Amino acid sequence: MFKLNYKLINFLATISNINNLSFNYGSEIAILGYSNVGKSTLINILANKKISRTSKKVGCTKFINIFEVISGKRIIDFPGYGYTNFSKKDEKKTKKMLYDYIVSRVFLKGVLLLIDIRFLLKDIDREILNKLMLRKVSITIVLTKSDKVSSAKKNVQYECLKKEISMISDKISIIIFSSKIKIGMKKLINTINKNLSQ
Ligand SMILES: Nc1nc2c(ncn2[C@@H]2O[C@H](COP(=O)(O)OP(=O)(O)OP(=O)(O)O)[C@@H](O)[C@H]2O)c(=O)[nH]1
Ligand SMILES: [Mg+2]
Repeated sequence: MFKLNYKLINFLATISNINNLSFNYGSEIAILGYSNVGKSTLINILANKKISRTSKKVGCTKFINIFEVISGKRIIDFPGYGYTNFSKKDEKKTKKMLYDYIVSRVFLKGVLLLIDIRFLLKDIDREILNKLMLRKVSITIVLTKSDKVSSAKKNVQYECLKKEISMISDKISIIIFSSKIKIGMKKLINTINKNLSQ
């Protein structure tokens, strides 16, 4: 099985405009999700070092950060949607950029859509899932911050999401995850390995 060493992750570039995205070779996986769900933290946990800035405050990541595991295998940390310190106009621009990326980027092989386990899907997550349905990319929903709920609540939220997702596609997998207490790491790593092996 194809395996990557995530301790080797390196920062490649920060871009504010998707049109400036070069690296037109290999494959990439995008980390998407609402503001503050734990996207940058997940990358840091994977890398076992602080390579992506995180914050308690929402809207921490304002640009697209590109990381490389090995040549041609990239992980892309997107700014969170739903809340930004940007003006309405910039927020609209950011959303358009994300949609252009997920609809047309040929090197995109997989998406990790991060959702806070306490709140489940928001309308914008549903919009993104619908856009992704137009493409042949692997989609995994990562239920983050699972350390914040009881085991019983974890199951309730998982089943609730599964039910909604089954109406969209039977190909979307779900991982219960926590960066804080490292739940779901193995499944996460297997998923990224699989996506980046393409
Ligand atoms: N309890 C708990 N806190 C977490 C977990 N993952 C992230 N956090 C915290 O959530 C906050 C936001 O994390 P980030 O990784 O910056 O979130 P983000 O999705 O990158 O946020 P934006 O860049 O603003 O979109 C930070 O205070 C993290 O420490 C987790 O699994 N459990
Ligand atoms: Mg971030």
